[in-house]
Amino acid sequence: VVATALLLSGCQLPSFGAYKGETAQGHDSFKLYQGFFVAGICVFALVFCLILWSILRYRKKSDEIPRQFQYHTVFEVFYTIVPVIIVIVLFVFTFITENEVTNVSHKATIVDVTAFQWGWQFKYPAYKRAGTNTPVRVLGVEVQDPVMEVPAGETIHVFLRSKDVIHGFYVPQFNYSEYAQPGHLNQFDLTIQHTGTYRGQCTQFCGLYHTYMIFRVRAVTPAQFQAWVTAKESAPTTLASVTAAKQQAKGGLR
Ligand SMILES: [Cu+2]
Repeated sequence: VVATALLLSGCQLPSFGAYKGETAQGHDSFKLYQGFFVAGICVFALVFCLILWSILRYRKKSDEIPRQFQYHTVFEVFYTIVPVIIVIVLFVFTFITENEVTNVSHKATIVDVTAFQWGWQFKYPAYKRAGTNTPVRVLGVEVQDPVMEVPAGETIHVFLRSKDVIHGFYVPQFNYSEYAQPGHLNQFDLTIQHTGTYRGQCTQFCGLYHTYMIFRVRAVTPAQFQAWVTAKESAPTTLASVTAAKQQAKGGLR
């Protein structure tokens, strides 16, 4: 009852140490977390008060043996039904939130993300490089920290793959983590609410340079994204520069 009252009154609940979620999906998870936390506080407060009350009210006053009985029907019904109701409510909210978080839209901007030992590739299949059939892409190995450029306020659909071993795509501020698995395609949506740069990292220990599998997600305005994509489409081939940067990165790690 207290939890519902707090939520309905629209009062600003504290974050209880969690990220608020910079994506619409991440924010849904955050709200669920707040709900669970408030439910936990209520249960704790009730149990704590009952313990305190029984300690004070029924502490030893004399050597007389108190009234003995085996059960109390009202209480037993109460402490069976109430937890069941709590679990059902938490389950329903979890179910709703999970559906919102895992719901995918195929009309979104698509980014093909490939994790590999040790770096990331972000490909934009809808945008081809001038005069070719090759999609615009960003490739970064080890200390290069590649940037996934995306429009803010729009839904982005991510297809996540791995080239070799299991990696993890994780942006802490999005409250979301997903495996990149070899031979298996994972997909999810991100709707980043504000422009900004968000740090991401690989969350599966995937080998020697696992620690260097850092990337960034830069959310810009749709107009800025268009400008970025247009510049990328007409940019000259950078394979040589990528190879050079790779060698340089490896040299720097030694
Ligand atoms: Cu990895």
